[in-house]
Amino acid sequence: MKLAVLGGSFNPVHLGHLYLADAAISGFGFDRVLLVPAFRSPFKQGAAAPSPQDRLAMLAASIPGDPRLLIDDCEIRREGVSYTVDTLADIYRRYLPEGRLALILGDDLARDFPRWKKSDQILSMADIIIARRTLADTAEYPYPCRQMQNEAVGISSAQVRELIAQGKHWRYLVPAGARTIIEERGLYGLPDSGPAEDGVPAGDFVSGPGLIIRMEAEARRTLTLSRFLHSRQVAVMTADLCRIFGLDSRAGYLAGIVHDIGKHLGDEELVRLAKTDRLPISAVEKQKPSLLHGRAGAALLKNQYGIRDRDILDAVRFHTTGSGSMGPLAKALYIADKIESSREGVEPGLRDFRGYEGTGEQGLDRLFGKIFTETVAWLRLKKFDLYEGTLRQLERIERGVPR
Ligand code: DGI
Ligand code: FE
Ligand code: FE
Repeated sequence: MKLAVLGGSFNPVHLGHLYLADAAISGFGFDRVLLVPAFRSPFKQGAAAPSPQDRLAMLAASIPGDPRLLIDDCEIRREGVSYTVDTLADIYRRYLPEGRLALILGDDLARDFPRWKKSDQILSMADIIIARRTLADTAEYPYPCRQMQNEAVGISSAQVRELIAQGKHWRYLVPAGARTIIEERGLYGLPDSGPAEDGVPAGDFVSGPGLIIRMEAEARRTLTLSRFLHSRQVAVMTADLCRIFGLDSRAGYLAGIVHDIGKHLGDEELVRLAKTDRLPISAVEKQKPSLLHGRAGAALLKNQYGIRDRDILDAVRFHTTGSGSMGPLAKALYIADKIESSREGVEPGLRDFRGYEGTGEQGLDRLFGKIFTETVAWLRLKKFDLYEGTLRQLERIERGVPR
């Protein structure tokens, strides 16, 4: 994967940001742009601002169904002043990009770049790409960089904030999802209009009726923000794995975005929903009902959301524990859930999929076996009682039975 990083305050995200990310992908052939909201920018301080969670939420709501754009919240989790030099090192460690990372800078920041913390080190780590943000003529910069031939979209976050505060027109300068959050939460001094009507996914009428878009909105509405961000990382990685192993990557994205949809249900509800699949509740499940969030999630998807695709339902059903009978999509989802790029404590080499391209089902089984045995080893270390289906799957792997 060729990766570019686009940092900023995203306060709020506006169409210019997303336009730049998109232009970078088509202009320079990146596979992906990581959007990295700063916790606190070294240069922008003060001003009563929305919380980092608000800024993340606006971003999360703005890019449904687009697996080329990733949100990485490492700077917010790190807290303190956000320095790009630290972020780049962290991204190398967790994403293992192909070749060098690129760092996209707006031309409004480019002149200041030499003042950034350890800018020399940044230059040694990443290729700088300067994008037009202002309408000024292209300038010369005293460091190696390439210039992007994009149209300047003359929108800035400061301008959006000002328009909102002044009660002027601002709504269509930002993506629909961000607009809904600004309105619901009354950000930037907008009068608070309360939550959206229950059951109506925010922004859905703008985004259209696509199943992925609708389910992504539903996941965003029902999950906590951090659980949603995890789900999105899982969606993107499952889609990647599907592509690598010759499966339907849209099914992979969908399975990933909904896989934890049962995560926040209470124990009673988990048991009630899980029972609708008519299988017994095993001893280990009875003892630890949270293990049922896959089964319960699959029941919700079927009964409440009308999803009938057996592979997707099974993948969600088995994503926590595995089972003795997993199809390829279930394996891909299981893998992604355990090692997605924001999960901490994953040995980086496990995320290296080079060498698996085009290896088909055999390759998938090899990777799945590796991740599954690692996970079981961890569960044993934690002295968890192993779920019965987990043991069946383990036995299959150990005996070399592919499925
Ligand atoms: O839902 P996520 O947090 O993304 O991940 P997950 O669905 O894999 O759930 C992880 C939890 O499930 C973690 O707390 C360990 C637990 N777990 C998974 N398999 C087993 C298990 N716990 C027990 N006791 N036995 C299992 O076989
Ligand atoms: Fe889960
Ligand atoms: Fe998960």
